[in-house]
Amino acid sequence: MVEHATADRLTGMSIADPAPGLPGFVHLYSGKVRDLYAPIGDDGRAREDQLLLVASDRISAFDFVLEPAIPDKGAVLTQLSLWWFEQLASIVPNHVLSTDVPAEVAGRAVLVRRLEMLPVECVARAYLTGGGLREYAADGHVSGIRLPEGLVDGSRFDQPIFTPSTKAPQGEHDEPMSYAAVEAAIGSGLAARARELTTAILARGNEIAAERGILIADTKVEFGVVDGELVLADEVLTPDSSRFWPADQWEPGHTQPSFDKEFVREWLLSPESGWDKASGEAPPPLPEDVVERTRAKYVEAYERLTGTTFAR
Ligand code: PZK
Repeated sequence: MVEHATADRLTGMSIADPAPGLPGFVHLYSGKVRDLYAPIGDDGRAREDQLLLVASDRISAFDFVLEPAIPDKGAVLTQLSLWWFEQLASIVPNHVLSTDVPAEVAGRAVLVRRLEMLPVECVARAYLTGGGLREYAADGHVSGIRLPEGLVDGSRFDQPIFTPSTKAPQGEHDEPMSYAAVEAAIGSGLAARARELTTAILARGNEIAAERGILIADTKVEFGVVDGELVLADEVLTPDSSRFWPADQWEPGHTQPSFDKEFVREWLLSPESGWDKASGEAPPPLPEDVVERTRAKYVEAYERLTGTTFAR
């Protein structure tokens, strides 16, 4: 699982490393934009009951981590996720233990309870787009669910549908999973509960977001299991785990503008960037104004949803 070593184990030389050491913690692994640590206990060993989830300011698009980072993105997403955990607390318990974290990661890290995680990506969709649209176009089903004819990119469902996927190893893409495969993997009781909670989280999220002019097209959540009950883990209803759309621009029939990454994608695909998506080459660095406008979109999402000002 280790994507980035902190230092070369033989030479001790530092290598390009987005997850530097944090005093009192051991680095476990890093995803594209987040880093996972374990606190070191009084016995000097990594604790097995807790994790520190750190959100970086890194941003990804078209499967690349871009440069430069988006200032405050990690803090905005962490604070938004914490706010959603509170909003959803009557629906589902969560893994958060404390926001008292080292100064180096203040505001963008959470100490959480380490759980046995379900080996399934729990996805719910309220609108048809992305991978769901591709499945529908092929045979009129999404995740084994027969949908009405005539739906288009951006069509809204009467109620969110559960479209689970496999947890692919890093660098690979998650594959759609049938509900029967989820039942086989975790048992029919947990599968039914995961489906119920995932769709309830998206439905409640959309009730709240609609009042603030944001649609949440789909979302991916992760659950752990404690005493046979599901506990919501990871991040929840952030722009990195979900598709946010501006409600006033929703127009089924074409790709909807992404709330957070529209400037990034638009610039990368424009002639100004000089980048050819099909080349396989890494994209060029984002211009300062694209970085600043993207930062403003993350802050706007946070402020509209929570109704509070984001304090740097
Ligand atoms: C866990 N991830 C994804 C998150 C990364 C990777 N409460 C938990 N217990 C056990 N495992 C996890 C969690 C949570 N949340 C989450 N992988 C394992 C992840 C952040 C950074 F690099």
